[in-house]
Amino acid sequence: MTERMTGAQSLVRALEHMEVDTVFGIPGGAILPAYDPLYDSTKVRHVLVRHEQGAGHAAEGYAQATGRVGVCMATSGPGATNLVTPIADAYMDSVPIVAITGQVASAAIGTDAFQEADISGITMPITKHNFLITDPADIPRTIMEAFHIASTGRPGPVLVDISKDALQAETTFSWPPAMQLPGYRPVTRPHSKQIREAAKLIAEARRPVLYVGGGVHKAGASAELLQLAELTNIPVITTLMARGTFPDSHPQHMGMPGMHGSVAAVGALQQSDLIVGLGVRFDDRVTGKLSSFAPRAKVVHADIDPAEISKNRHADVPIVGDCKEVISDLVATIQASEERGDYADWWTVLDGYKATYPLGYDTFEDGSLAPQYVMERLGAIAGPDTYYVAGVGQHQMWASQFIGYEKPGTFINSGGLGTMGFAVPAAMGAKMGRPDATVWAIDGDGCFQMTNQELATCALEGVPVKIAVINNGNLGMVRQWQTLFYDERYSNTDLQTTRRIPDFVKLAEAYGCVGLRCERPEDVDATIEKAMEINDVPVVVDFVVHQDAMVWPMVAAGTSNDDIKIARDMAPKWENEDE
Ligand SMILES: Cc1ncc(C[n+]2csc(CCOP(=O)(O)OP(=O)(O)O)c2C)c(N)n1
Ligand SMILES: [Mg+2]
Repeated sequence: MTERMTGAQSLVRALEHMEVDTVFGIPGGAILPAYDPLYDSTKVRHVLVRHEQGAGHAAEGYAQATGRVGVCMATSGPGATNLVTPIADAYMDSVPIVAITGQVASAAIGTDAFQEADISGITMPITKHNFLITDPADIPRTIMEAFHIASTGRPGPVLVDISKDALQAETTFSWPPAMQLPGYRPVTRPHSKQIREAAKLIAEARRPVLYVGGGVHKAGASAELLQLAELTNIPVITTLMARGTFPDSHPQHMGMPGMHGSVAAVGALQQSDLIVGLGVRFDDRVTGKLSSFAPRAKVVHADIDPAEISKNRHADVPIVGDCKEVISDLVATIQASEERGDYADWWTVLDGYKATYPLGYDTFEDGSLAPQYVMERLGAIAGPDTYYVAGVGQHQMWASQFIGYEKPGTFINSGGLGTMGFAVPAAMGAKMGRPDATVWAIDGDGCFQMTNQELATCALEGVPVKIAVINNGNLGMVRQWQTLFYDERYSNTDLQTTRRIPDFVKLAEAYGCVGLRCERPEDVDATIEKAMEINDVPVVVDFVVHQDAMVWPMVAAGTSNDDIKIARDMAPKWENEDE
């Protein structure tokens, strides 16, 4: 199939062939030629956002809820630079998105032309790959390559920057193009020798743990994980990016590791003699002070990205491969052998931690609302089929700790970059990708003020997301650090919402949404139920909570996980780990 058309038309045609149904973006001079044929496309729906950062996070939310590539579009210069934060976010959390930007005409590149920014240079370190197209003939092939790179191997963001003259020029369109990616061949099949080594260590271990990360969900391997866990009876720990990949309610689930992890999860890692890391990064928020992390553990580390293996912690058995294949090969190898580890003593220790140090929280005598209670009730009422999309801060940690996730991919948040402003647009993208699902954003009052303009997009485009603003009147997570480490000197963390500026209920109404407010525990259920009944417009609930609620447990930054506190100046009592 060969046809004459403009570069812009060939871009839209290529997106249609890639079965893109939704693009989030804002037009401008350099990308304008592409918006003209986009206007006629019956297959690609363009969603006009209010800020390009919203477009990028919406593409991420769409990608995470659907498993498909999310697409965003912006013009050159400031449009493109507004995408930098979501691109960096997608890079850190391995989210497959394609960002398409207009660039000034090729003859003007490098002249400081109006709205010129070297966006491919700027995003070089935060994209999996990026392209600058100045020849319209390259457009279809590059689009296909961009989608391929974004979605295969370790997923990530790909930028396609197209000069205005390439969009305007006539070209010949033909499909399918032949991809030219000679150096790109992600290894998905794990090496069988490594799998046998890992199975042997598992059988020999006395205190093993499965440390499960976002890579397991991305590989679609939660069923295999359940099989491996039940076959071996090894405890399972799910990171912030893997919440729901293994059911929270499963007796083998220990909780989340790291800075705000459960005592059972943190203790299990610290005292383990074997860590089986699956699709994880040994991130500093998980390891705490690296030199004191899990000092007696051998490490099996499986990841599709060889660059992750032994990056932070030496792997005794490195396995490069797709987690679905790695885990099913492990299951098959273990099934074929007679050898099973004996972890009875280990379970006695771990069950002790779980029973002695369950997650808990303080309530307030003045009758004000505990944010953790809001999470518990939201999880109970909205249920495990809901997608929960969090912002960044205390509310994010409470959302991870207290909602209860049973299904893979139902907790979407900004883990690696920790981007305030992620929740509202990402929830919008998730809801557009999964229109039949309930989508609750859980946002902080600080985060919400960074991107709530996308409520206008949601209201006008008919995207009935629900937003729980956990309004503690503060940049709460920063305030918590000031409480603990800066002598309660609250420098610039008070958002002064005691004066209700802005009034989130009125703000919601101004944006064509329903606004509700809840300030007392006894009203929580009725408020959530009311929000659940509204399905034609977006709903914002202003949960006014106590400003002094804190996230516990906590491992202070830079300290050892052994020094985890379950409340201020309260540490768990560890078992004597040496038998
Ligand atoms: C874009 C951005 N700026 C600054 C920070 C640093 N930061 C992390 S959490 C936080 C406070 C967030 O406040 P809020 O949204 O009200 O959430 P809370 O912690 O109160 O639940 C800040 C400022 C960040 N993560 N992202
Ligand atoms: Mg806050």
